[in-house]
Order: sequence, then structure tokens, then C-alpha cells
Amino acid sequence: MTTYKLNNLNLDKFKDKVAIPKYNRNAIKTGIVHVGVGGFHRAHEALYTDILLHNNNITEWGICGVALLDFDTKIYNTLKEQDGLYTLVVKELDGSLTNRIIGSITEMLYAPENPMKVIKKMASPEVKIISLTITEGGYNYNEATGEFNFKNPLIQHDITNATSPKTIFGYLTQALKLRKEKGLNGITIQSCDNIQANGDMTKRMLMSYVNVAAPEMVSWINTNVSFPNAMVDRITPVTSSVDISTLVETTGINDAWPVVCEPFKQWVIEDNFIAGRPSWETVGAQFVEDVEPFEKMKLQLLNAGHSVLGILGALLGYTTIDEVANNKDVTTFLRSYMRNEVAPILKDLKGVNLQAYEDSLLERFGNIYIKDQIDRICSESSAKFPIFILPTINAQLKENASIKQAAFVVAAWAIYSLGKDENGKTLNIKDALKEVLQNKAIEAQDNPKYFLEIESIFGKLKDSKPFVDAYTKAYNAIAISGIKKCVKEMNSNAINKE
Ligand code: CS2
Repeated sequence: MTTYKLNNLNLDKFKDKVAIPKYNRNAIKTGIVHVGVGGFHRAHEALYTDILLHNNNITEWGICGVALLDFDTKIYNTLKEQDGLYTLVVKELDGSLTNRIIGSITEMLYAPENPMKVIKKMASPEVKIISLTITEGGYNYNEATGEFNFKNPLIQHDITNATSPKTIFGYLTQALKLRKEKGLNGITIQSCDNIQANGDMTKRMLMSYVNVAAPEMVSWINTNVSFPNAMVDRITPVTSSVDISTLVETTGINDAWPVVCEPFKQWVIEDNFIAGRPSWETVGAQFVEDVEPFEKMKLQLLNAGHSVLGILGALLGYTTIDEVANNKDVTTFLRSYMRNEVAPILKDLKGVNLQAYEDSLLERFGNIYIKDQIDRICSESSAKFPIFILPTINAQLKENASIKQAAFVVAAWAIYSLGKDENGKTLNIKDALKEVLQNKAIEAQDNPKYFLEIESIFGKLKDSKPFVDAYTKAYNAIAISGIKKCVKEMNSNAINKE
């Protein structure tokens, strides 16, 4: 098959093979600046927006993608060369692939090269939304203190180098200052990360920074910027070389970085956009008054479920989520964690069917075509556990209710952090706190409790006797008998509350 590089010039060549943008991309104005153009953004907001541009014949709401970090050069260069175009490959439940070329990213900027260009773009009048996928760790939140982490050297850098910032907080502050100077009114800052009350968190963290770096901006931001909360969902594994070659072999599209994802997608958003918004509700997003129930359910069940499968699966020697999600013992464990420890804390949520949600998750995790990497799931666990698992533990402890399964997962994580799986194979740990985790994991071999001393992750959990007891018991059992046997034992001891 003849193959062509994906770019504007060649776009028409693919039109008989896959869906391509039929709208005039040159006429689209940038209404959204998006920071963090990873796989998730490209499988989610950029897709919703692409469908919207298709259906509605509108010219606003194009996306300018910003690559914020030094190591984002690859995505910047790729999308730049491809005129912002990329292929979204949906791996359907029957194993077939649905390909769509997405055109909603109409501009790309690389922040480290020219910070002012990014700031000016964020401060241009046609931009109404700055959206973010900067990962859980990007919010610079300290679990122990509950506060913004001013000790981060990059934050210190931004405070003293306001016009050449490195963090999102520095960029947003400068951009908002410029908007104020220009007399521009409102703008929305929209988080698309997996954080409970992600909009509130963004505001709280930004305001902490602004209070120190530009206190004169506080009242302007309070009046002119809105921060909607949202629940975002779509499993988006890391693109593999096989994904890239399959695409080119089956369609002729030579795309250096397509995105692969599951068929399911969900976006539940609080309707709080001070400067207007795209009508994403016409293309499947849900606008609601209160997103809290949706967020809680998703974070404590889906994301936590992922972490449970990831950590246990890694120790068992699996490499993909579907493999471990098809291990009966592990799914029995996961289901009883969901039922005994998570469901009680979600009991007040209105209008949700937890059982149906749990079933759908197990089906999504078990999809054998997705091949979501355990390495991806376990990466940055130090930022994920405080959001996905710790709230469940803390809420259960408050009620003197069961935390056995959660404690088991934390113990498994401590053992995982030693860097070897059950068969002695080295684990590929990717975590901003890797060294701390490893050091504490080594100390924990003498006394498991040491692992809980990482306050920026666990807060005051080490002071809870019921938790420490359950965790220590689980740790010692796993250290002696291995994860496989202990999961079975946990299952036979679990009293499932139906
Ligand atoms: C995953 C998420 O990063 C993780 O640990 O749980 O990326 C998950 O796949 C998405 O939130 C799904 O919406």
C-alpha cells in the first residue's frame, strides 16, 4: 500500500479509508489553550471538540496545544510536523479498530523555547478557556500539610523569574496579569485531571501561588476567572510501535504518534464557564450542577481499581491490565475491596448504580484488546495513592470500618517499591519520588511501618493503630508467602457485604 505522511497536504488522500476533518481548519480560531497534549487529551477533549467542529460549522473553539515541559519536545515536534493532525484509534470490544483523523488542534507551542509566546497566547482576546492535563502530581499539592508546596525549586524559580516561568502556576499568573492589563474580562481555567474537585483544587493551588507571587491579582482572579469541576474518563494506554505499524499497514497513514484508546468515554462537567464554552453537550459531554458524585465514584473505583490491579499485577509478573483483570483471584480481591471498603463511603451518592458501575469497570479492565500497560498504571503512584486510595482509607477509619484490603494494597506497594516482582524480575518504577520510595521500602524490610513515614503521601496515616496493624500484618504475610498466596487467603477471609 502506498503510504503518506500525515499532514494538511496529504489529508485528502486518507478520506476513503478513515474519517477526516471536513471543516476548514484554516478558518478555525483558537478558543482554547490546552496545556499537556498527552494521549488522554487527544483521546478526550480534542476528540469532543473535533466532533463539535464537524457538526456545527463553527469557527471558534480551535485548540492551541502547549507543550510545557522540556521533555515534551517529542510531542511538540511530531504535531508541528503533522500540522496538529493525528489519528485516534479506538480499539473496539470485538478487536476491530476505528480510525479517525482529528483536526481540532490547530496550533502548537513549545513553552521552554519561548515562554512569552505562550503567555501572550493565553492572554489573547479570542481565548476563552485554558484547559489542563498536567497529571495528578502537577498540582503541587502536599498531602501532609494539605497545602501548596512552596519548597518545589521550580516554584521558587517562577516566583523570581516571572516572565520566564517553568510551572503552570507561573504561566497562568503571568497570562492573567496580562489579561488584566489589557482590560480583558473573564476566562475559564478547566482542569481535566483525575483529582477530586479538580477545579476547586486548581483554584486553591493557583491562589496560594498568586498570594505570594502576585498578591495584587487576587481580587481580579476571584471576579474574572472560573474553575469548573469535572470528571473525565477514557482509558488511554501508551501508544506502542505495533499500534503505529498497524495503522500504516492498514490505512497508509504514516502517523508518528497516533493515540489508541478504549471505546468508552465520559465527561461530566460543572457548567461554570465565565467566558462561554463550546456546546460539548451536543457531542456527548454531560453538564451538571454537581459533579462530586461522578468524580468520587470514578476516582475511588476506576482509578483506585487500576492501582490495585497495577500493583498486584506487577508483583505477579504481568505486564498488561487485561492479563491481571482476567486473573480470578485478583478480581475477587478487587470486587471485595470495592464492595467492603469503597461502596460504604459512596453510599450517599444519589442516582448511581454502584453494582452496574463495578461490573462495567471489570469489563473495561478485562478488555483484551486494550493492552493497557501496568507500567503506565503504576507510574507516579506517589501522586495517585493520595487521590485514589487514601480518601477511602481515611473515610473508613473515621467510621471504624474495614480497611483490610486497602492496607493490603499499600503493603503490596511497599514491597513493589523494592523493585522486584514475585519472580525476581526487575520492575520498571517511574515515579517522581522513586528514590524516597525505594529507601523507605528498604527500611520497611526491618519494620514495615517505615514506609508509611512518607508524609507527603500518607499524611498522618502512620498514627492510626488499626491501619498500621492491618498493614503490618499484610506486609509480613506477603513478605513470607508471596502475593499470589496472600491474595487467595485474603479472598477466603473476606466477608463480602452484598
Ligand atoms: C489511570 C488513569 O493513570 C492511571 O492510573 O487510572 O489514567 C485512567 O486510565 C483514566 O483516568 C481513565 O479515565
